[in-house]
Amino acid sequence: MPDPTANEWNEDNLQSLQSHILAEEQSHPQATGEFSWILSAIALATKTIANKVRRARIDDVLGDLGETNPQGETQQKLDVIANDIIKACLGSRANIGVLVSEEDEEPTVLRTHAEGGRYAVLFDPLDGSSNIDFSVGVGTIFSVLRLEDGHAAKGVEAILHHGARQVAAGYVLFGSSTVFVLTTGNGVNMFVLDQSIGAFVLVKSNLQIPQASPIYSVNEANCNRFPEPYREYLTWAHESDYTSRYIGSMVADVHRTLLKGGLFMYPPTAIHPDGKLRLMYEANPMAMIIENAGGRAISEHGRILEVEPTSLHQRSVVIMGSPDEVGHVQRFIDS
Ligand code: P6P
Repeated sequence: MPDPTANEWNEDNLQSLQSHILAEEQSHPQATGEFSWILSAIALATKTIANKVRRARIDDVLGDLGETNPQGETQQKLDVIANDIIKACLGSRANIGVLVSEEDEEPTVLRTHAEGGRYAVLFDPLDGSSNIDFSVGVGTIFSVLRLEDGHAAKGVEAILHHGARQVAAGYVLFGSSTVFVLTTGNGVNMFVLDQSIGAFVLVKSNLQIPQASPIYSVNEANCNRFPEPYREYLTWAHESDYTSRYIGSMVADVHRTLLKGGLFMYPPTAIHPDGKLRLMYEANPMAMIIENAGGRAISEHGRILEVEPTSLHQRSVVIMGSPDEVGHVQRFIDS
């Protein structure tokens, strides 16, 4: 009996991201086409970023700018280039009210609700960019929230919704191929950029994460500073013949976990007692994807998607992946 969750891959590859989204909207009578407008802007921006990433060292796009972002992290030239590209592409969409970027301390308010600003898009423009000098996979992560009337006056308060309120989430991995992974709450779909036609083509619908897989992904250099339950989990994993895979780029590590199964986590450390990864535009979008693929995503004290945010750039512990693998970590946390 074939495994119903096996990830058969499409043969025809003739459905583009654009036509897929329009087809989805056809099946939702209440859909107004607003979504495809936002997602097409993200597709355009990430195709442009992919071109920049692939020309690194040919064009002068590497190295740091000698400045730091709101997170106190050294800004890479490509961080700023990617941020500018995304803001330019999204800024032209008449239904986007607010943009939030890891690279900007404050949100960018584009339009009030009355002016048509119905959505907020939150993003990490180039996650993992410190790896870019070595051609390691990096990526863009995005989250889409619906805005209520009066959002412009409320400012940040209008955006601080828990992750279950997201209406869409995704990432684009600039790896050996350029992969666009998207969920609008009804499963996860995967597209690959076909350079020859300049379009993202559908390669997998309703992607399902394996129920279990003996792979864990964590920066073990920090393990002496992990709380006890995480150290006990790692001891158990070592004794259970698990494999360790860690790229140090969240988009690449989560993408591998989504396709091969296993566990990705960033536990509390001495430097980052609340975890290092950002709730609003890293943990939440990835959690929506993992859960829509049948996986689990927790932050020690329950689902990541139920964490009530108190600030725009707050961090979160991230434990996500195959249901059984997250269960193994939770068992040690709860013991
Ligand atoms: P560490 C990249 O800098 C990043 O924000 C994520 O992409 C990645 O998962 C994490 O930090 C790696 O952090 O402390 O293991 O180098």
